[in-house]
Formats: sequence, structure tokens, C-alpha cells
Amino acid sequence: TKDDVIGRKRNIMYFHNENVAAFHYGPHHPMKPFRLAVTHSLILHYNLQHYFTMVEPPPATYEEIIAFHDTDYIEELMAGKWRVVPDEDAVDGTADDVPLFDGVYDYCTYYTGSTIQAAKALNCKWADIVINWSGGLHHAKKAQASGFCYVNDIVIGILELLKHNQRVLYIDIDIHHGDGVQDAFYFTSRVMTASFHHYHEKFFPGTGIVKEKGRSDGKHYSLNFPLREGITDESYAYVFKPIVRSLVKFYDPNVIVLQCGADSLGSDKLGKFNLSFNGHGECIRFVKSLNRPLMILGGGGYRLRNVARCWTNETAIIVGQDDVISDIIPEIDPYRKCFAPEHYKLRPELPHRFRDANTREFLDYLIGVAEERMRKIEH
Ligand code: ZL4
Ligand code: CA
Ligand code: ZN
Repeated sequence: TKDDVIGRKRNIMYFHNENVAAFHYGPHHPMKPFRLAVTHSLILHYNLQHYFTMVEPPPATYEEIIAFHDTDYIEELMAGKWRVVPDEDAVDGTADDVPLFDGVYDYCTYYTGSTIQAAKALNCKWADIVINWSGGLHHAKKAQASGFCYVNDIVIGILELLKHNQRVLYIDIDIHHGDGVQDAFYFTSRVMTASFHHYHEKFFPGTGIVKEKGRSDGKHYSLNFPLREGITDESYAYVFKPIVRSLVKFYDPNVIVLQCGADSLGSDKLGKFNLSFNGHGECIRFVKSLNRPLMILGGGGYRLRNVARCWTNETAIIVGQDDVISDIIPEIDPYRKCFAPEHYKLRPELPHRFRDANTREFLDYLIGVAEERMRKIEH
């Protein structure tokens, strides 16, 4: 099998609490937790559960959540009421991104509980690879909700990993900048963060330029790859592979956390990239091939059927079944109708809506920046 070629067989654990999919951000909100039910169902109907241990983890506790977040902020979230916020926030409508819908705190405990248990499974060496598609909410700050994210499960998961691991490498392929994770570890060399994202002054959250590189002990341990619109599979792999290869070589992480936001796929409702299922999945395959303990998380993804396709394909990649499973969505899947427009294919071609504005020179410049940064790190 492929596992024998790449390395020894990896022990895989999959974390999912079904309760997470029943919440609603409100009418017309792009973030739909229901996508997690469709994804989970598709994974089961492809019978991928034979290749991993499935766990229904308990929700995160208040104590676990305040390992990162401010107690005052979490109490607001539990009460379902934001403090009276300064007018500037109210005018620009950022509160519409993070509505206080029914059960918002409980929702956070479900996706965060899965990330915490996944981290513990890596810490105890019960698993080499852990998966939580409901996690990856990378924008939440210590005392503020942001960009559809209220509790930062990634930061909490990494804090758990740091109890048993000296160095954690965080890689983020969501189309948005992983600002909440970067901010949380901006001053430490024990976590290296690398975000690949679309950058434009008008594109959320408007941070993630190359110059954001970490401070004091963390100087050179934050990396940003601000990409232009329309990036293709070829261009993405051209920057991603050499950069990630040298990050692992020079930083030598004990564990890797990979946020797999599916909004970097072509035809995403909020995204502006042209990645195919294969191009996105190639990043997951590449990181897996580096043979480090690995945590796989979800994130953004706003074309529901493509999120389910993307993460099912990537679950298959992780378990080494992607070239074995059928490209036709199984007939018995109760959510099969969600996939109708593209004739029930698992990996249909996605339309290219944007011209690739990333020139070879620009991509070479980004690779050069990463290489120069690698020469500056030591431990
Ligand atoms: C919506 O239709 O760019 C929220 C958000 C709610 C329903 C009803 C309210 C209508 C698009 C987005 C008014 C909505 C105004 N509803 C939204 C600067 C903005 C201020 C808020 O993938 N308006 C803010 C956040 C991004 C902004 C992206 C990505 C998360 C992740 C990890 C977060 N915020 C402009 C937008 C709608 C809405 C329609 C919306 N919000 C699209 N992009 C944003 O990285 C999970
Ligand atoms: Ca990103
Ligand atoms: Zn995103």
C-alpha cells in the first residue's frame, strides 16, 4: 500500500461530536454547521471508518476554554450577550459576522472538545494522526469573537500539545489569514505559525503581510504568505511544498497542526482562489508525507457540497484510500441530493472564476523570504 512506500502504517483517530452540526448562525449567514453533518455522513458512506478509530469526545469544559480566553469574555458568550461595544464596531457591521445565536456557547464547547481530545490523543501517543473537521476556528481572539469564530479551538489545542511537545508547527491553508493563532503565539518560538491566504486590503481580516514575522522570543517564528487572487493548483504547490519542506527541516517540529479551510477551493462563496479538490488535497498529502505527528482541522468553506467533498477526499487521503474509493457519491447517503448539480461526482472540476494574478516572480519572492527566515532560526 501507499503507507508502506511513504513510511510505516500510521494510527489514525477521528473526533466528531454530532451535536455540533445542529446549530444555526442565522438566516443567510454563510457559515453553516450543517456542512459538518453532510461531511460526516459522506465519510461514513465511503466506509472510511474502517481505517480509523472514531471517537465522540465530550464537550470542552469552562476551565479548558479559559486556558486561552478571558473569563469576562466567555461569560458574555455564555450569557448570549455582548458587552455594549464601541460605536465603531456597530457601524461597520462586524457583529453580523459573529451573531449570538441560540446555544452559541454550547456550539463552541463541541468543536473545541474535539480538538482538545485530539491533542490529548497525540500527547499520549495513542494516535499519529488525529482529525477534527469541526475545528479550525482561527480568528477568535483572547477576548473577542471575530470572523465566524468565538472560541479559538486551535490555540487551546496547541496549548494542550505544548504540555508534551517542545515545538509545534501550525500551517493554515484557509483562504483567510490565521490571525487569532498568529497573535496568540506571536511572542514565542515554541510555536511556528505559517499562514497561506489571500491578501488584499479589502479582504478579511486585512492582516497577514510578509512583515508580520513575530516579536521578542517569537521573532522569525510567524510566517505569512499573502497570495493574490486566482491561484491555481500548480502555483499553490509551487510555493507550498518547498516552504513547508524547509519549515519542517529547519524548525524540526515535534508535531504539526494543519488547518484545512475549504474556502481556498475554486468557486467558494467567499473565496477567490482556483484550487481543485486535488490541489487542496495535495497539501494534506504532502504534510502527511513528512511523517510527523499530525493534527488535521477544518475551518472555512462556504459551498456546502464542496466542503463535504473536500474533507471526505482528504480523509481518504489520510487513510490511504483516495485512489481506491469511487468518484460517484454513494447512493445510500441520505444527503446525496446535496451533490446533485455536478452529477454526484466526488471530485468534479471546479470553474475558474479568477485569473491567476500570482506571477512566477512574486511566488519566487515569497519562497525567498521563507528561506531567508529559515536561516535565522536556531534552537
Ligand atoms: C454575513 O448575509 O469581511 C453575515 C457575513 C450575516 C446575514 C445577514 C446580515 C447582512 C457575508 C458575510 C449583513 C452582513 C454584513 N449575513 C457582513 C467586514 C465585514 C463586516 C460584516 O473562513 N459584513 C467584515 C469574515 C468576513 C468581513 C470572514 C471567515 C472565517 C474563516 C474561518 C470570516 N467579514 C463585511 C461583511 C450575511 C453575511 C454575508 C461575510 N463576512 C463574508 N466575509 C465576511 O476564515 C472559519
Ligand atoms: Ca490561511
Ligand atoms: Zn476562511
